[in-house]
Amino acid sequence: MKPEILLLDPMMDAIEKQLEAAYVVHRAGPAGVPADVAGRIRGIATGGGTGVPRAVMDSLPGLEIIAINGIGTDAVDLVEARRRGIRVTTTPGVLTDDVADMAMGLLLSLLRGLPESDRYVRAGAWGHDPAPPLGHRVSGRRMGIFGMGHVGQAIAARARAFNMAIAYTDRHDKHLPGCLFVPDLLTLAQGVDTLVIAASGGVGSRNLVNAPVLAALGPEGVLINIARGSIVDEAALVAALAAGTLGGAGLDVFAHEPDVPEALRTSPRTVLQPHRASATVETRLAMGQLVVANLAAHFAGGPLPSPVV
Ligand code: 8YV
Repeated sequence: MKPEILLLDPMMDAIEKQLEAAYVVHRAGPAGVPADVAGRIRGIATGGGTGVPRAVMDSLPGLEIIAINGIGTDAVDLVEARRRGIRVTTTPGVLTDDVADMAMGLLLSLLRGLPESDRYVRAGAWGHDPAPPLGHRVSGRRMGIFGMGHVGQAIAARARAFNMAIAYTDRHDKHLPGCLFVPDLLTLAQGVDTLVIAASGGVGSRNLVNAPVLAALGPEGVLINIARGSIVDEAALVAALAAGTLGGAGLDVFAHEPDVPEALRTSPRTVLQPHRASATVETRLAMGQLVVANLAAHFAGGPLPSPVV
């Protein structure tokens, strides 16, 4: 008999087909599953942003494994999972380049005004209306990276090709050649004009990018977030952009996805994406294969390819 699993976030068709071949797959939103099904669910496949709401975990007494289709574990209660003996896996490594590419894409889009100029050409305004305002140079900026894990380091490698000076903060000095370690976030923000968030979400980083950090970046400064919306005090961000005390923000993630504050949606100082940093065919396929491999190993009783619990 096929094990029964719950799919909380859609995956690529090719991946869902593999899951359907091996399991009875139930689909449910974060609200959970019908009670008659709940008792039979042994595994969950979910996204990094969606995770597993506590109420869903509580409703599944036979849950054995949570396979996250992403690297973020902040939306899964790992302590509770460990306590209940539930294994948790992620998809490390395969999305690093795409997420770093998105950080650079947001920075280029924001400073060079790519979305606005695209709209101008599409509207047939070229040759009729005044040209869009001049952008700002990307090369040679001073980039500060908050969170120097694999993604942070991949962003640094790209920034280096843009002749940027790179500084970073993290829990400890990683002794990375060409990257200046700064022990605290506020000091980092004071010394850069571009702050890129590549840190993990969760209680430890909640609202750390706050009003003083944003003020330190200044009117020419920009914030790029490809990590988690929870790391930014979103109200402070809205206020700083409205007042012009922060130059702009390129955001792939938000505090309460999919809700994006209207002030961010209508601001001329933002470029926004709907949590798409890992959303390429190549990467989502590789991520999905890791989800499939982790579930398969678990149900075969073998070692998990990429466990976190
Ligand atoms: C994905 C993510 O967009 O890796 C993560 O933690 O949030 C993203 O890569 C998401 O997991 C896909 O559902």
